[in-house]
Amino acid sequence: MIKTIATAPIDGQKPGTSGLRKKVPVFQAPHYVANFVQSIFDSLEGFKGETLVVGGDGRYFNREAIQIVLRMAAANGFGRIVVGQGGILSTPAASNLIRALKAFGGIVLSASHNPGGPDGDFGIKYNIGNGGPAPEKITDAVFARTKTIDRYLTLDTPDLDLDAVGTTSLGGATVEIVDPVTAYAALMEKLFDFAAIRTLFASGFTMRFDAMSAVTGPYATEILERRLGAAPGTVLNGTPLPDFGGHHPDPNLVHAKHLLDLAFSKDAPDLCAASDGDGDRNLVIGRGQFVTPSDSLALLAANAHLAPGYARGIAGIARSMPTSGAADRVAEKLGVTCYETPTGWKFFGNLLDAGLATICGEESAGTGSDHVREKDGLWAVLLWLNILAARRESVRDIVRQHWATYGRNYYSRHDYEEVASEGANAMMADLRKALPTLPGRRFGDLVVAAADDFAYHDPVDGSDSKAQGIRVLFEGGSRIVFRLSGTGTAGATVRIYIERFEPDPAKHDRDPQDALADLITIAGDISGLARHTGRTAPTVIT
Ligand code: VG1
Ligand code: CO
Repeated sequence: MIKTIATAPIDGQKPGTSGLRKKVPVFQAPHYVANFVQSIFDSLEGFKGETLVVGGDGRYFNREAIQIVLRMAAANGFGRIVVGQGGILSTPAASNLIRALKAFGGIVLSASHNPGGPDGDFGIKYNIGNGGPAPEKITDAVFARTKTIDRYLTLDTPDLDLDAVGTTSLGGATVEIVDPVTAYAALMEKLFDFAAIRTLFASGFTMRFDAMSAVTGPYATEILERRLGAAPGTVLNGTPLPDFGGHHPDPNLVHAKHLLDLAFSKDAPDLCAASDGDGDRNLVIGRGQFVTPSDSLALLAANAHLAPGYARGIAGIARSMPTSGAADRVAEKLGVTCYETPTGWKFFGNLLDAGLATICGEESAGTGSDHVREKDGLWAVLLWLNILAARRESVRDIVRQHWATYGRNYYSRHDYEEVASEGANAMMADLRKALPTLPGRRFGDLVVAAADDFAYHDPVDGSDSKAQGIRVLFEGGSRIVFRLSGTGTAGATVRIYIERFEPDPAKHDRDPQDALADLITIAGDISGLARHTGRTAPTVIT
């Protein structure tokens, strides 16, 4: 019954920050998915008879890819495969299922916030038994295997009905199709004070949550509207569509600008929020108050104790290196450590497993905690709701008070997308060469205190990750960071992160681009961005 198919190595692109991502037609090429999935299985040991969780964000090619994965997982010897109904599982819900079922691991089909559809992006990511993204040791082994693979194992069986909840057998394995929301919603009920949030909504609190026609629709509708009593219509674009309705499911200020406009309009609800394609990112905007993801991490950490799941306090905070230092100030006040990791959620896994950190976040709209091992968009929104229900103050007042207490970290990220790779690589190479010459250099009032290429030593497993981004640190705490994206599928994306700390509450009302203007100019000077890339203005500013 098990078929061994001869195949040849693929151009398996080193999995980036978050799994393998490429254009849909690449994944549709004969044997491509199979080769990559077999490369994953060939890099794992000891999964015979074990459980594998499988699901995706519902994007174009999700169902086809899942059928391939199911046959191969059974042929390779997994004993039980648990799949979200319709092939749907948000990334955090997949992480939760892996943990709850004590599965060996999981395969998540998603390209996150990248657009979907026949010409859009697709992606495959392997998560390990703790529910988190595979560490570099595994992704490196998978990459190496894609270059030598010569066969894969599958079955000669018809497609399974992914919409029928229940158990069937496939080769020597059982396949369980489960409701994708049930276990996740139960976890949220354990962490948050649903009664208090229900009372908040009953008192007239209004909200819009834009699921962006992506995976969080069913989760948000069940939790916000059904369990928490938010008014019908609170969830916008709540049905997952294969092409996300033609939109870009990235909850940033460009692709979710309508929410920003709504939040600043005279009909603004108390809270506007959104999540991305696979449900792990979040956008939070109060009436007349955008909350940057870096500030949100700090605010959630400072107020987490108001939610039952964190009432005992937090053990530590972790943030990715480019994320602003706002969380560091909260950690200091709480007397806990703030860990600084490379970009990508996989670096938080060990800290969470070891109980060193409870709350984690990235500037790219990712926040989460030790409840799963992925960032979690809806979780962040629910923690905000829990805090609002407990404090009964507006988002705007809470943010302002936070800045008054801790100071404000002005922060912005400038992205230059689809830049020619040669130029982007040359720019980074030149920056690396220039590092020793930077300390002591003066730019107007600003003096460079230190400059390095960020390296991370994992305090739990002792592994080292080098070349994770150029940091230019100025006297007084301002910072510029340069790195190349690991998730793009066309050319290179240059990310420049700019930060300045302002302790004076009288100066907390500036537009971030103005407050950061001198640093933005310096970033261009130091990097020779225009010379290397031909670009003079960013594609996206967040
Ligand atoms: C981006 C973000 C990073 C995030 C990653 C995956 O990576 O900057 O913070 O972890 O996307 O997020 P990069 O390498 O392009 O900068 V998701 O929602 O796409 O899983
Ligand atoms: Co995502």
